[in-house]
Amino acid sequence: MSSLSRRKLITAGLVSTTGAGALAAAARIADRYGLIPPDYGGIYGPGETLTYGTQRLLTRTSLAREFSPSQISKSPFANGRPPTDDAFKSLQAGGFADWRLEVNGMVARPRSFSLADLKSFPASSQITQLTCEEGWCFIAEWTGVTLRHVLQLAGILPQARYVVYFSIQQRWWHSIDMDDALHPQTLLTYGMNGAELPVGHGGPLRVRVPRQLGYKNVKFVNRLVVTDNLDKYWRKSSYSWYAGI
Ligand SMILES: Nc1nc2c(c(=O)[nH]1)N[C@H]1C(S)=C(S)[C@@H](COP(=O)(O)O)O[C@H]1N2
Ligand SMILES: [Mo]
Repeated sequence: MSSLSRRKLITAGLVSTTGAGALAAAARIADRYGLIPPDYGGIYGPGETLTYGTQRLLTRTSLAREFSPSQISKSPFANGRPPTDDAFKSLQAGGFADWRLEVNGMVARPRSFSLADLKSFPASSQITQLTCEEGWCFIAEWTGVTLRHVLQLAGILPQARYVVYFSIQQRWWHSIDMDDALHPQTLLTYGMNGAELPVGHGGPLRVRVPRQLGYKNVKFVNRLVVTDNLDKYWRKSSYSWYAGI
């Protein structure tokens, strides 16, 4: 679909309509164009579909705002605590030389990457804002490899729709659709403000998805799973799955 006809669709189908019947109509249109978010059936229902569908139609390839070096926050806030278990401490003591990122699921070539591998790939830096849903934010320079590059090395299969990324912190994982997974600003970051990514901010490796809220930016990431269905990987949360900003 051209961007013009996308806009027409939005105007005709989503924005200019109001009321409950219109929401149902919008949901039908969204379904037809693959714009239903996976938490459609949850308490948000049609509202979530409108948000996700509208964002996807209008901003599929838009860029998150980038800032200048002088705007980098002096004291970025590290939310929560890094893992305290012995396994993490021993990895940390070894400079994370034994850290691995596993990539599997719907890929042609399941892979395992060391940090050195990831650092040998083309590096990408961005000065963007991390925005927590609880009302605070900070700007930092993030350095890493695009998720896209790593996915292409593994070879995503055509039916793939989502990438799930897991933290060594058991409670933490999240997923994004292929638009965000292949977006040029979506990074697997190992550097922050010109230094190694501190463990407070998810070192040695975190997902940076600057077009979505803080909670989608999972820290201590060590596994990616490519899938066409999130049922098995659903993360119960009071926050919506799509956290576009
Ligand atoms: N593994 C893990 N990832 C996480 C979290 C966490 O507690 N554990 N907190 C999330 C939330 S709610 C936010 S706002 C950001 C905070 O990032 P920061 O610690 O770099 O400020 O990380 C996100 N990723
Ligand atoms: Mo957050």
